[in-house]
Amino acid sequence: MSVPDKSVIVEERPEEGVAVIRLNRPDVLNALNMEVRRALAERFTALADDPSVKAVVLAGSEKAFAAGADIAEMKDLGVVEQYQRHAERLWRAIAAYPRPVIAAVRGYALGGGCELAMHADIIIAGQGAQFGQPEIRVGIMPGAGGTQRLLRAVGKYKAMKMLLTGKPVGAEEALSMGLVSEMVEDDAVETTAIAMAKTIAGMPPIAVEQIKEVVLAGQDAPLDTALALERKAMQMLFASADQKEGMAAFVEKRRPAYKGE
Ligand code: DAK
Repeated sequence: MSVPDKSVIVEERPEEGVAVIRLNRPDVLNALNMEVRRALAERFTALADDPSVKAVVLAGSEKAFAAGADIAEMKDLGVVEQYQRHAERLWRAIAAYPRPVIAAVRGYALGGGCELAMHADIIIAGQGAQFGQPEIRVGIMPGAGGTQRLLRAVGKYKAMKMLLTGKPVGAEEALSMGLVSEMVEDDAVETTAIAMAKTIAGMPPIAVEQIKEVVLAGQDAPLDTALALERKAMQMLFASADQKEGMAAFVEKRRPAYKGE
């Protein structure tokens, strides 16, 4: 499905099983206004119910993945208005998407843009990408997981430095910190992300979903609980036709044909 170019997000289907959701406000470096956030939530909610899409690539434009929440829209808000927006519900729709999301980051991923990238499961960054949480410089702090997801990704001391100075890090540093899965040339970011999404789309879908669910649910659980969760999910996969198919194909030395059953 495609939506008109004037939309704040554009959806593309470059490969079978792969959707690209592209932020489309390049003039303001893809600043995340409420319209964008609502559109993202709407698309991720719809795609969650569309099993034909097996992986999503979240992309921006050449200069920016997203330079943060829209400061112009936000600057005069009062606390009650901020509360009543319930933006957390919109972010939750992205976090709740059950299949893999790959962020394809070129240029700036700042503030809410960095938080959006951290909602993804895999981050592919161009060499010129910059990641940062500069909210402190405009008198606020991260509000969509920037303190918590960053902490979990890079540890306390790197996170504190980024959060308290607001200074961005380049792609190479982000890679070495564990904030980025893979760094490539800027013009290879999207092709790399789409190729990876295509690889994932060819995997057994139930196993893919279970891996995502167990990694995310397990990361904050006590280790024994998380390991039990992993074990139960793995055992459950033995009830799937795809497990039988995958192992039969291995033994018969042929390519498996997964059905998501
Ligand atoms: N908001 C609105 N407009 C933005 C923007 C932003 N975040 N970032 C850039 N723009 C606009 C600029 O105003 C400019 O517009 P015009 O002047 O052309 O009309 C255009 O994009 C190009 O930007 P620049 O001219 O500034 O471009 P430069 O290359 O010189 O600089 C830059 C690029 C990325 C260094 C600079 O634009 C910049 O510092 N941008 C702001 C970055 C920032 O502070 N981001 C954090 C915003 S606060 C919440 C959850 C999350 C949040 C809030 C609430 N809840 C759950 C309640 C998140 C907050 C944030 O992200």
